[in-house]
Amino acid sequence: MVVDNNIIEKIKALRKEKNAVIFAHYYQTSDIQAIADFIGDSLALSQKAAETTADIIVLAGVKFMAETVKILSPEKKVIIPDLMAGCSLADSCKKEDFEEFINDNPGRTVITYVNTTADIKALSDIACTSSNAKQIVESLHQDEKIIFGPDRNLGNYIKELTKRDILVWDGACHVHEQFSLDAILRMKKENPGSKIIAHPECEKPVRLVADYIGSTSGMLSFVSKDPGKVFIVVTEPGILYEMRKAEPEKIFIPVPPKYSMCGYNECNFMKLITLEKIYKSLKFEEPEVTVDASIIEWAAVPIKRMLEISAKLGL
Ligand code: CIZ
Repeated sequence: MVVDNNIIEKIKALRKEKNAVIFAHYYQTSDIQAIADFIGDSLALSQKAAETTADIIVLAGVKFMAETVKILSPEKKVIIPDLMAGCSLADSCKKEDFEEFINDNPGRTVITYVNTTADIKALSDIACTSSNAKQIVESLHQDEKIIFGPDRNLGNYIKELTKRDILVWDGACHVHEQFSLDAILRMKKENPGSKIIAHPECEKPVRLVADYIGSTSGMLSFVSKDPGKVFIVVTEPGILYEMRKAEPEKIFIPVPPKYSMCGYNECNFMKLITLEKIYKSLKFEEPEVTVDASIIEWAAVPIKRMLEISAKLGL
């Protein structure tokens, strides 16, 4: 990737002048991760944002992540460099439909993945991430009936692991459902001794061949602890930047989508964010992410409940 040093210098100067910070998700391009003040998954980004003394947070990621930051830090100015950076998973769960689903299945505790809009969080009892979903479900009484949304693959995986009574919402991430099983099996054959590490948003056949299933942060700690040398990485390839930085001696292979036997399976929404757009958003302090105060009040409840349970369990 050709990096424009001029734009990097301009971003750094503006960031200092405006007491701003740039937080980037693991799925961002490497040039963005390289200049970020903090890199993490969506939950870590919002927790870190709540701690910062900066006046402006530029969120290099997708909109639901910027909203989660705003929910936990309503007094801060949160900017996303491109408002079109949406999320197919969050979009697969619309407020009216999900509300109807809850009303049609009364008496169930509603657990939703953080990858949802603020409206869906406001309808939920507890939030979860892919790192803590199993423990959040198991923290409830054995007989408690659950609704889990919006990801069907993560939901069904957690249902298999916990054997709980879970009704799973039928949503999905268009990137994680696109990984080619054929390519994964071919890569495994070409790299004997390699390990397949997959995100739980992947389809079941991919999960079945994986040596490790976990969230982005789980995958990062797995590749550091595991003695293996070669890893076939089944999640958005932006994560390879952090993996290679942490483990320069190890080899990380991205997996292509089903319609191609080589190349990358990138999230087009994540990749809408560019250094140029970060510069412009810092300069003009827009587009700002806003969430209604009444929604913030309700949407903060499931996130705080998840944080309390996680803290109690030492996660
Ligand atoms: O929640 C996140 O940050 C995403 C999109 C994935 C993960 O596993 O961390």
